[in-house]
Amino acid sequence: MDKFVTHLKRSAVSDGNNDWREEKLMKKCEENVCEVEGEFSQPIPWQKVESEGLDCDYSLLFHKEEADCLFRQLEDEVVYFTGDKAKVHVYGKTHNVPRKQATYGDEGLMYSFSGVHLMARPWTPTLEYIRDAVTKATGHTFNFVLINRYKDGDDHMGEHRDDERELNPACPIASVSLGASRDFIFRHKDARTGPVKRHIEPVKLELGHGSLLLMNHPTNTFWYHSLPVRKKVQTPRINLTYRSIIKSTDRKRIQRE
Ligand SMILES: O=C(O)CCC(=O)C(=O)O
Repeated sequence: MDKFVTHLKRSAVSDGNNDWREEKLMKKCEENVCEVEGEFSQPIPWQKVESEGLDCDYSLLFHKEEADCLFRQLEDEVVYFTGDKAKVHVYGKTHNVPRKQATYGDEGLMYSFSGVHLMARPWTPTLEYIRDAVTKATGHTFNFVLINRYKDGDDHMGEHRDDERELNPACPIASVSLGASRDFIFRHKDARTGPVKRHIEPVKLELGHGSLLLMNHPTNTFWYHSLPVRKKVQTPRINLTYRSIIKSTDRKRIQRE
């Protein structure tokens, strides 16, 4: 087994007043030594990605050395679903998910899609570290993360929208990518099927190692997204989508107001 020592010096939000404090995250394995020190670089340059009803921001959040380290730590820490939790139910049929999935977050949170209900495991240090880096870069807070691991270019994700009721529309979905670069494709809902199919160009991005893609509202109302098969990709990738889930009691309160 590899041995590495990681020092990730981070800033964490301690309260709602942007009162940042430093923490050290140390992880010991057995052979290699990987040290990452330093504050998140600020400000990070953002690239705006826009189309009709599509509003995204893209940037590199972690430099290569730090991204390599985070990838290795996640490989050690993350526990992926198996059995029924690794299947989805679509149009009455059950399919194995063509990748591995895991969910982490605040206690009691659950995320449901395609007929599966996934409970959040408690945050790990690395997932908190990445979450806090995203918060510092964006000003948004997140209580949940869905993790997808693609072993190579055969693993993929089909076209879908993240438009579940429990997602807080005021908060973007923050997608962090580590490992192999992969193509990511948006397609407008009116350009997909139906008698009134319109010609709207798809939006194609390459999500790089250490990158952050923010999908702002209303992107997921109008645009489907997918991560297609890419046979040439031979190395793994981990994607983390940090989300803000409205707890069901809060949702009822909002509906009543
Ligand atoms: O791996 C990716 O970049 C796609 C993730 C995704 O589409 C999702 O979590 O909804």
